[in-house]
Amino acid sequence: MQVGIIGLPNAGKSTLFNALTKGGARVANFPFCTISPNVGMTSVPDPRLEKLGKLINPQRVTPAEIEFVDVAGLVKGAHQGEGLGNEFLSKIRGVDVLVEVARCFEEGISHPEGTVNPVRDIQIIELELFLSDLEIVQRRLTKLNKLVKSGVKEAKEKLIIMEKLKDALEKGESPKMICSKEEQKLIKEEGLLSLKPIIYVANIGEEDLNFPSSSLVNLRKYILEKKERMIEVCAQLEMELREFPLEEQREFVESMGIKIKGTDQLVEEAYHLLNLITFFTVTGGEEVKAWPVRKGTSALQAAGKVHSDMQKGFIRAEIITVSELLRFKSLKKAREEGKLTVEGKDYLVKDGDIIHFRFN
Ligand SMILES: Nc1nc2c(ncn2[C@@H]2O[C@H](COP(=O)(O)OP(=O)(O)OP(=O)(O)O)[C@@H](O)[C@H]2O)c(=O)[nH]1
Ligand SMILES: [Mg+2]
Repeated sequence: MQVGIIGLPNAGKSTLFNALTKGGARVANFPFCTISPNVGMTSVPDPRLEKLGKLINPQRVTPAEIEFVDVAGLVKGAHQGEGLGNEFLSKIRGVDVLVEVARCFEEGISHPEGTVNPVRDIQIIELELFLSDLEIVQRRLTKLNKLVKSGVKEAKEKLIIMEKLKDALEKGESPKMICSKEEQKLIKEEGLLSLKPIIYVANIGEEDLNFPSSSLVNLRKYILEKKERMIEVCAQLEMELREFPLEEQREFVESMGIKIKGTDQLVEEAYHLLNLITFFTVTGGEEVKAWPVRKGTSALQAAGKVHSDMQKGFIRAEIITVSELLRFKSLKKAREEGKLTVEGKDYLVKDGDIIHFRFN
């Protein structure tokens, strides 16, 4: 499960990637600094994990992680091969969520379009994504038409969706507005970029924190009208902050008037869009660990995430919620009070479950 970072060259994609991961991607004031994609893991901030860590005081506290991919900048005409062309777009067709960085910071860095104008930049990228998807849709339509003619029934349904999509893309209308969730599911494997959930990141300058620039104000209005999500991040600042311990990072951002770090908000939102929830395991005094799983994961599948032996020899799952454990302050006490529930392999894992798997 991956999140792909896109945007114009020099928007700060690799800077954001570095703020999110320990990736150490190359960052520079020239376009197309990134050529081959950077891939890295990001810890998912979770206050419950911190509380469990404080209560149990294990040797290790291991957070859930999700993967980010940082690709080359996209420019006008990319679908026809401008810039690095859309070849690298194929690298993100498989991601589940897109993060689009729109440059709002003003100072000194060159801009491929000459001026800072995030709304225009978003429209440029959107058009490129549409045109690149349109090519795929057209190719699919040719194949589907053949299949329908030769009597393959299942192809008919897809054909109708693809025709609708072609219409929308040609008119520059968002395919998300045209296709129902069911239809989108049916054609998910096509990897259409314009159908992927997207989070916009306004890469703001520090001065925007107190005095939002007119381009940031315009962007906020535009995203609101578009009914999309946007998070404001000082990517440069957060990248530099990453060197410091969490507590210090928090104190620092608070002193700048930021409630929650932009990257933390971004990871949280991405986690949610990836349809992930978290369960926890507590291994003696050794480790407290958060595990990301898709909503609808069974206890048996969850056991398999922890260890294949646990899945093979699964007997039962003993479960307590984080809040219950924090209330009883000890697993032993909670067990004595009968607060652990016993569940079988079909139990659907809930966000915030602490699970102890019994297996042989
Ligand atoms: N002042 C300021 N500079 C930034 C900020 N974010 C990035 N930069 C600078 O902008 C330049 C480009 O940043 P990158 O992160 O390399 O941009 P990119 O989007 O990955 O660019 P490509 O890989 O070329 O597509 C670098 O010189 C960064 O230091 C920011 O928030 N404020
Ligand atoms: Mg880059």
